[in-house]
Amino acid sequence: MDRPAPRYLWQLRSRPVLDPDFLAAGQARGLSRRLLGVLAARGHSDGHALTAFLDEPIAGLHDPLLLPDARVFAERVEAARGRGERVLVFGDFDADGLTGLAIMVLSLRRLGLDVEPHVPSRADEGHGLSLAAISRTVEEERGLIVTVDCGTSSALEIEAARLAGVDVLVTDHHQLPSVLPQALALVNPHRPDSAYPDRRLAGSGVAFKLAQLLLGDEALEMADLAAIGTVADVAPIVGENRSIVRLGLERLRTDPRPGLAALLARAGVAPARVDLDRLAFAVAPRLNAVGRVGDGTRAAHLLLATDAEEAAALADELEAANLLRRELLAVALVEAREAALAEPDAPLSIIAGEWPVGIIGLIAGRLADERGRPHVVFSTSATPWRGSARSPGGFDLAASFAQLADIFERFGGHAAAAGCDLAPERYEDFRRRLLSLSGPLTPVEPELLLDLAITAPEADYTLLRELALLEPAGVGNPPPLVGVAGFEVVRVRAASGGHTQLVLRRGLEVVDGICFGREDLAADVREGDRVDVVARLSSRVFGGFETLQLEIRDVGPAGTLERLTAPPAVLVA
Ligand SMILES: [Mn+2]
Repeated sequence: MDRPAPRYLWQLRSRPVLDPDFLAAGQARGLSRRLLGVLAARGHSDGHALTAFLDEPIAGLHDPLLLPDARVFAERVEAARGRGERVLVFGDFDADGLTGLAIMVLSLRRLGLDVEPHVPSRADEGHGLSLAAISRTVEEERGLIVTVDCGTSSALEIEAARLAGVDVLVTDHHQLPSVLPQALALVNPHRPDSAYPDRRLAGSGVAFKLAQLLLGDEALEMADLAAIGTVADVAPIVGENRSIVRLGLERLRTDPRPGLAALLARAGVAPARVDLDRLAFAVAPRLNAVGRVGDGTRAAHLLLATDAEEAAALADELEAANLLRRELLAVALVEAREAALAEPDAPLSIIAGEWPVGIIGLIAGRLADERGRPHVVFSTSATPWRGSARSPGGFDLAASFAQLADIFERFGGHAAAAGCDLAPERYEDFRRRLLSLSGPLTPVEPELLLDLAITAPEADYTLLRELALLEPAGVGNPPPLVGVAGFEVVRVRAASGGHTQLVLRRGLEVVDGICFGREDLAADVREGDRVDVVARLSSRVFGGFETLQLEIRDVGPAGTLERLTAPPAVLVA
């Protein structure tokens, strides 16, 4: 009786012993011990956590003046305003950079400054502040550049700007290299001298904080842009990011700005139904696409558009770019996959091909997901070769690249995503050295982390409402999963789109279950089976009635949950 076999390893999150103050504060707010246990097991076991999850989102925003150089930034902007100086805002070409750039442009314009956006060409200018942008600044007689989501690694370019008589205010969230740029201001929460309480802001999040500094509460209406950038940059949706995303979703759902309304319409998403998954999988790729296969400036103009007609035309352009990006990616993936499979046992794959620079990050990401190991993908279509790397976890790309610093023309990134420029003649050397850093391959067994293990009758509306307090779910705050024991399968049906529908009985009552992307269950589960499931609790409203529904992630034979040994309790200080 070990059928149906679960696909995942089920793991109960380890339970901390609840801190008495946390328990008292939570219970004073009407939270159950059960929910407080769920929060604590996710690492949210102090007063800040209760604020982030329960209070108005604005309560979770920190004082922007705590950001390093925030005061210098504000003073220089004020001086520019006083002198009627013209400004260039330089943003990165990805969704985080574009949304951050839009926030900065809108904020400075609101102060009355003459501001133009500059989005670099991915192919010609690459990452970071570009010399082309500095030339443009000088030609247009602008005295100030504000960077967004980049600039921390642009010491040389910032020196060039200084020599040309242009001040640079860097606003960024990337890790700091050993040589810091001599910018007038370096607003980056990662600075070693940073007193900022939460360093997990995205580039657009830093821009949003500076907007708050310049405009006060007026800046809150730009949280929609910061929310998109935060989600697109895969920043964890906890702490201050959670506040930003909650504020942003509210704006997007009720009053989307013209550009985003047009973009959502093209993507077939009703504003009221926007959630973090839709930001990640419908909105961000459309903003990114135009920077990958065309001119990212068009996406900036879409975000800045003030009327629906202009927005509609730009949204059409973005849609066309997105389709082109998909086609290019489909073709390139076939070739890249084949190249990676030439060395099936390598702990990490390093491949090179004549793929467009704009999609190598997508290829690396897709293959890293598929094959559960890091991938580094080079585009050989220009010299130096441009490389993009993605790691599914367990291997820190930024740290490894830092150890190979001498081999690159330039490099940067995070643990899970990094990029580099490499001279073609150093490619073999790079391969050898990176592989020697990676050690043997340890395949990761896919697991599901359970927030709770309960019996079938306990899966009810009360629990559904309690767990709803964890929304919005996303990176760093995954949707709550519950192990539910003791169902009998009444009906199994393969549904369209590769899904399986189950009707489950508990006592005299039945519950609907939907298993997205689990075609296999239609064959493995049989009527009459006694099963345990791992599911996300949800509900459907139809004809004025609400019905409980289980979004089932995995099914195992009865007794699977009982056999789970809870990991030892951890004492949280
Ligand atoms: Mn970013």
